[in-house]
Amino acid sequence: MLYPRETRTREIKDLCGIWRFKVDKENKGYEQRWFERPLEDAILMPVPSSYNDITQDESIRDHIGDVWYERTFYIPESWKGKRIVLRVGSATHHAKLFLNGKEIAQNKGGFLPFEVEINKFAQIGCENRLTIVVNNILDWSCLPPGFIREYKDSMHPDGYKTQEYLFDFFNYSGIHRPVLLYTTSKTYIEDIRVKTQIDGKKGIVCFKVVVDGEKKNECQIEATLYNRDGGQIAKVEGPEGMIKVENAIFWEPSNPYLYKLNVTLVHDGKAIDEYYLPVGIRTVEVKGKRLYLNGKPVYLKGLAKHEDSDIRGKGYDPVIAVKDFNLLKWIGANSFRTSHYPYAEEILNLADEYGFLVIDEAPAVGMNFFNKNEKVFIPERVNQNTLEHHLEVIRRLIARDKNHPCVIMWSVANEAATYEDGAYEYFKRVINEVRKLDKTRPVTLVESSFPDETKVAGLVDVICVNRYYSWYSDPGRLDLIEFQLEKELKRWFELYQKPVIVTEYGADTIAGFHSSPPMMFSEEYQCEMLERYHRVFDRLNFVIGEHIWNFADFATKQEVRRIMGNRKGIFTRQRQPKMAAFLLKKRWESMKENK
Ligand code: GCB
Repeated sequence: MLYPRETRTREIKDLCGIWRFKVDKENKGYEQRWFERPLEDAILMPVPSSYNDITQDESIRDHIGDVWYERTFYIPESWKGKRIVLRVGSATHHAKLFLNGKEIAQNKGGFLPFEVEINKFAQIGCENRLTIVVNNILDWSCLPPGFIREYKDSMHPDGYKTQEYLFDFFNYSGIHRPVLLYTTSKTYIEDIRVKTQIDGKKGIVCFKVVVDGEKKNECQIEATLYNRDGGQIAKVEGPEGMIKVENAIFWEPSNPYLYKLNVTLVHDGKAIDEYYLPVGIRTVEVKGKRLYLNGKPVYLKGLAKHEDSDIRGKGYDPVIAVKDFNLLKWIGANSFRTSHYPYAEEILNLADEYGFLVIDEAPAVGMNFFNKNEKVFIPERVNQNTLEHHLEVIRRLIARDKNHPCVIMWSVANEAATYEDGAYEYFKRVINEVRKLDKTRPVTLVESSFPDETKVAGLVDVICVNRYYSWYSDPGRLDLIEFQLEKELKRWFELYQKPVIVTEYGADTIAGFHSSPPMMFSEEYQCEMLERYHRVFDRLNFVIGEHIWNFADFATKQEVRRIMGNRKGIFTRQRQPKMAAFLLKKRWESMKENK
């Protein structure tokens, strides 16, 4: 799936801005056919953004069910004869789209884009009304999964229900990423797949173009590779081919050099469609104890993130995005994980440009009760339906992100109950699907299980493990970290002989809380904990990366163990550094690329 770009043949109309919005409190919208006429009693709502924190009304913040978004737009006369596509960057978690009162699309899954050709339904030269119904209910067939709990008893005579989920971030909802219209010619470039290789100083760019539309068999394809300054390197004809780049500049964090592949579709001697793709020439490989980027060992220094910020919730905002990349650069990181779901493609575009190595994660989080008596991989919970959806999400994720040089690894899930018998068959199917679709990147599953109990570690290329010694276990006992961590990490390597990344470690820290000697929740405790983890990492040569939990404080559901959200950020939610940020900056800036 190609990211929408303007070219000399393609136009974009941005539908972001202020939409009309209505919460369907009584679940009557479909029955009363709200899609047939302009929404009554609507309020204003920005897109993209979560809707939860925009108003002062907690019944909107905590709503479970449908909300309705609506806006009108014009399609210019000049778009006659073009293929017109409506693309929604994401709608969390389910969406139904109506154009001028007619249903045109549905989508399940809140973290990936979907698009629909609207020519049949749109009115060119006049106003069109677009209605998007977004539903945030999670069940066991969704990713992430969830379930509804109803309370009705003598203490709750009126009853109420909650959306339950086993993951640790607020279930922000709404239209989270840009909504766009774009045009192509009727016969058009549907997809491009680029793979790169390295041969000494040479870079090899292999490409494959997929064309669709009535005249697809009558068209020629031209692919031209340019360097960053616009200098032409080579021009090749045909739907697939290979371009050799002498003395290539390889894409890497310290020099994220991007070439540009321009693809033109020619019919009757005329360029009818054109698309370009930034291309980073790089290879990724796991061999023995190490991860190699362009044949050189690389050590991942960084943090796990969330799409989360004040007011916007999970809504994409270029202001927050660029600030976050500046902070990642400032602190000396070279990588991050898109915990716990695919991020906006705009973020990956920036990671390509800034030069960050990304572990790209599927939205499979919360498949674990952390209680061995409550199983998850059983027919009434994570079952065949969940698996089908998981496979579909994997296909869509790889279809979207396959060409990004920043993506160096796929993570199929976070902290699933991998000690359960059912987990093996389930993840074998998921991981096989990833391997079938992409042979150029390693695959992982982020574990919270211990090395002797997991059933899936044999399936992955890199062991990724989240661990909270002296926090969730032995709280306050910083002195135990080194012994326990070293023992565990050595066991992982002993059993599986695979490199290890510690993908989460950290401590809730309230900015401004101080304590010496360190106590939990103080800035000193966070610093001391990190330092002890680092001492162990530095002793073990099979540890190939450290990702702290979390980049910034973030919102969670209200519960007693969370103080206005999860406070394990190295930055506050407003992106101000805690003491630990300076410690990390010092460590990472003085570390070599390969540790
Ligand atoms: C984890 C989860 C993450 C939580 C974190 C915590 O293991 O992967 O989603 O937020 O722990 O702070 O408890």
